[in-house]
Amino acid sequence: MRTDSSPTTIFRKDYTPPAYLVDTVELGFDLAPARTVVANRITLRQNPDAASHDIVLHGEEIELVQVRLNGQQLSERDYELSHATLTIRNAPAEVVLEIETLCAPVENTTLSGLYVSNGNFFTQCEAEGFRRITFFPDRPDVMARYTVMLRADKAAYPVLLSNGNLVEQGELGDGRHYAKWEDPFKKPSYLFALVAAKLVCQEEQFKLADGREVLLQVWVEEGNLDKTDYAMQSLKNSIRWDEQRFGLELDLDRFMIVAVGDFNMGAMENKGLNIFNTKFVLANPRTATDIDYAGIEAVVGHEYFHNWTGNRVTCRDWFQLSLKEGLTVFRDQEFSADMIGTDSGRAVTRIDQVRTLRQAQFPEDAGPMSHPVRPDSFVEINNFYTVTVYEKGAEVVRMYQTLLGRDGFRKGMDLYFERHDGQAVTCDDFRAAMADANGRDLTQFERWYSQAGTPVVTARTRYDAVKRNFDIILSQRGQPEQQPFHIPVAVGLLGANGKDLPLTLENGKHEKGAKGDETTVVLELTGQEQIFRFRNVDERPTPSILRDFSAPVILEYDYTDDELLHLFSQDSDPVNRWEAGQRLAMERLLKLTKQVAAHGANNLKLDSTFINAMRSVLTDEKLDAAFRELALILPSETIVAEQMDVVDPQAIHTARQFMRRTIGTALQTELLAQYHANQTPGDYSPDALSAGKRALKNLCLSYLMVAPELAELKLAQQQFENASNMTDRSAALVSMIHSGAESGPYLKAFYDDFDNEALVIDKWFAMQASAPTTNVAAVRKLMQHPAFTLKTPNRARALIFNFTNANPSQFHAADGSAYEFWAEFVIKLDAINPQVAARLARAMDRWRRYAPALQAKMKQALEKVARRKLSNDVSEVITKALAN
Ligand code: B3K
Ligand code: ZN
Repeated sequence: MRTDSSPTTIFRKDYTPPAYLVDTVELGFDLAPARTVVANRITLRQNPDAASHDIVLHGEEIELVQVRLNGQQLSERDYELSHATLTIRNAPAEVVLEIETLCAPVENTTLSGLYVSNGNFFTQCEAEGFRRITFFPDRPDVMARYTVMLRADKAAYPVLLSNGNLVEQGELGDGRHYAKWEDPFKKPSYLFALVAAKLVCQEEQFKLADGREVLLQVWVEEGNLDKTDYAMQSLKNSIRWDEQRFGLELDLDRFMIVAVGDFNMGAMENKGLNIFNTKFVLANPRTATDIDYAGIEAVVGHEYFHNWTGNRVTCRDWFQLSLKEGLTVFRDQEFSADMIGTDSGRAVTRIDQVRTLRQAQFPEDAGPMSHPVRPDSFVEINNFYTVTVYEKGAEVVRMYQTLLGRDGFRKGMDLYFERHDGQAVTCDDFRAAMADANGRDLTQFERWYSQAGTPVVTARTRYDAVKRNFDIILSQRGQPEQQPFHIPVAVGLLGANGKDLPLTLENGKHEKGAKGDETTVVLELTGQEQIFRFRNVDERPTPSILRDFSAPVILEYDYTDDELLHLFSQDSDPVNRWEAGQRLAMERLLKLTKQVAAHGANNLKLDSTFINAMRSVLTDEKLDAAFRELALILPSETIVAEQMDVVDPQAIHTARQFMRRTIGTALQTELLAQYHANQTPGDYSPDALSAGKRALKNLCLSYLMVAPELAELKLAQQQFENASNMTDRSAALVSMIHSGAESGPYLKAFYDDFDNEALVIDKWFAMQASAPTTNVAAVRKLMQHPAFTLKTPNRARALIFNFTNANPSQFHAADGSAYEFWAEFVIKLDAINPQVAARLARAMDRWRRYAPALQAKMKQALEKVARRKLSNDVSEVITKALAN
């Protein structure tokens, strides 16, 4: 009997090993959209490490046709079938199970399990989608060898793909054909994949470091082959990079990437058959922006790197998710940085990472969904594919490298693979490998995995001119009851001339950090408070603390404006140079916001000191354009909101717009000059240098367009019309929409040019949804557009998420109308796709921090959702948001 169940919480402490292990899996698929037959033959044996003799198989939303155990057909009395499991009690030590089930892929709108997108079959199994395909012990610590037979109509599905190597294919008569795939490596079920589709591919033979030739393929729908070059190039770069940086080689003869338009996230690392959201595969200069190109490189790298960090060594249970995700994000970040190759380019990628943390991870860590990098419990694991597990997890991995140095980190990685290849392991196993390979005690470092929240590090300094000592006193505070973290704090000292002073730490006792030079040292803060003394310091220096953002913490230090200006113009560490500018801007933003809230938008002022600092950076030709662009972007409205006890989104928006308008007017001449100086004529190339120039040029345009005169409007219109690439075209259009000037004809022209490019139409929706000139009524109107659908996650995200998450001044409209909109679409989406709905649900995470009038309306909206019958996914998010 199948019965409904209410959400249950799963705890990490309750982990028990599986009662049965699976050696081999043979899967047979007869694929048809409305009725797919899945035959599954698995060999199991009792796990010597487990006490139970019960076989527990997971299965959801599939119809059981028959079960045979060691050749005997079982009757309903021989097993227990619930809505989620099939249990066979007291089974023999060795078992062959043959199970036949039915499913209806065309009705599967959740995009988890086996589903149909644009007439083609795809799968998504992580985290728990395999159980929607067949009955199986669907947990990552059950690793087995898979053989897969696919059968389907040949005309409709000429391409049949699965993991590993193609061993056989042929005709079946009656217009059907088959393909048999064998994966030589043991894998957990979440890495299973199949594709049955009408697709074409770009392919090439590629020579690995050991001389072996492998086949690389990028599969897309017909008509998209002109957009696969960059993904292919990124794949080859990824393979080379992993060989060189980590000595890790591709272990298969064939590696495939397949693009699909309906996908819940970015991409999936299925063994040998990566399935990608089209957004992270398809690009040509006409349709994709520089940011899209960078995203493709990062995600192609990320999924490829999972082949070792995730697939060869996988997670014991889903609480260990960051073992593979944090590590693999770190690897893709390093890959992207190395691809740029210069120190300044590297710094720009680092600044981007810091921005993401502040924009999304710090708020998550301070809100109702806060969880440690290795969570202790969950209701729905899909809710834990978070910025904390991914991006903070990557910061944790980066800290090993900062503490152990690059070589030490590499040693740790080598030992990790030596010990655990082919196993399903834990975050503790990774930490042990790092510690043992380097002879270091990393016991305390464990707290980064178990304690949630963003630690605050407070610094004080004192200078003794007579003894020539400079002390930095660091203290830390976490959440109540927390133990101190092991925090690497990279520090340098600037002299009055702006140069780094040579550093002598008392007793000369410090570990050399990743930077390995004498002008930056890594201080290890392990206690509540520690004093670090520098000797032979001839002048009172300006401290540059937390260089390269050496730990994911909030740094408090009472910098004076003069010190910040000094760092902003001179710090040799580009991340802290940028950071000084952000601090200068944040101080002013907060002051102006308060003023707006109290007295309205009149009589606001921005000091010339700040404007001059901005001018200097803007016009400093020695700096990379990409860096200058980042230095000129003011902290986002979301980041400002995080600094306030009571958030007033309208006041923040007004204050920030005032600052942008003032900068735009004061620096008009320089902005215009830089706009012209940073043109990138000739053929489009997505390289970092050109992308940086475009970014700076388009930022100049956006400043000029805050309050545009005729000349600026002309500039934007010309750029729109003459642009040779999507970066420039979309930037021009965005600047027009944001300026409030009439942009209707341009939006129409843009739409008409790209009406059959789904990814560009997503941009068309997104740029309108995130414009502060777009209110909820306008968003509702856009939903009536024939191109809008809730069923394709990219489209739903483009319009709805960009409004709720990237348009704070409209989302928080005083009448609460946007909150009602939010509630309506969380409920509607939940009926279609719970994973996507749960992401939308999180837009209300920080509701308690808003002014009381807004809070009350947000609460009403949350309660409206809570009253419905919800998926576990949405229910967990809403319940946590409403809980005290
Ligand atoms: N591992 C997948 C994410 C799966 C998400 C499941 N809800 C993509 C990635 O991180 O590479
Ligand atoms: Zn990943």
